[in-house]
Amino acid sequence: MLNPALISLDNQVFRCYLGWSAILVLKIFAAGIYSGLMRFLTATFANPEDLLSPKLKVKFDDPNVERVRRAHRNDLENILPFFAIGLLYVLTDPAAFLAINLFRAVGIARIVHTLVYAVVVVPQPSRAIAFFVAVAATAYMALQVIASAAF
Ligand code: GSH
Repeated sequence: MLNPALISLDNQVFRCYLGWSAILVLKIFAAGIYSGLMRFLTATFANPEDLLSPKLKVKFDDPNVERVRRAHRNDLENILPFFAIGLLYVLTDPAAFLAINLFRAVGIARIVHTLVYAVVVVPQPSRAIAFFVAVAATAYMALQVIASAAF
């Protein structure tokens, strides 16, 4: 059973979900801003109207810009599902200790994913570990929602 009354600021699990969701929204925005910054630093512009000088040409293949764009896209593939399933998971009335640590795991793992992918470029398996920590925690939440809601 999913209980909508659990969406309350009196519920520490919901508050924790709100906090990590807000942090991850800012993290996604940071990736977008970082992409823009990287475009300026490498003079890589994807639209004719963006070209800062007539000497520049539209360019799509700068490796630094593409790396940040891949990190940003990977955020969208993984954090957006967390927003949806994390909220539904709150409604399953999970044990607070477990839920809070799952939210922390997703939040920290996604920040680490961006850092090792696009900021400092740490060799694998660092990025894969960060990716799988967040996927495992989010998938666990999804399974709990299925178990509570559907069967
Ligand atoms: N869409 C992803 C891909 O094309 O790689 C699916 C697999 C995935 O997300 N892998 C993680 C990743 O960081 C761990 S290796 N992929 C890099 C990326 O999405 O650019």
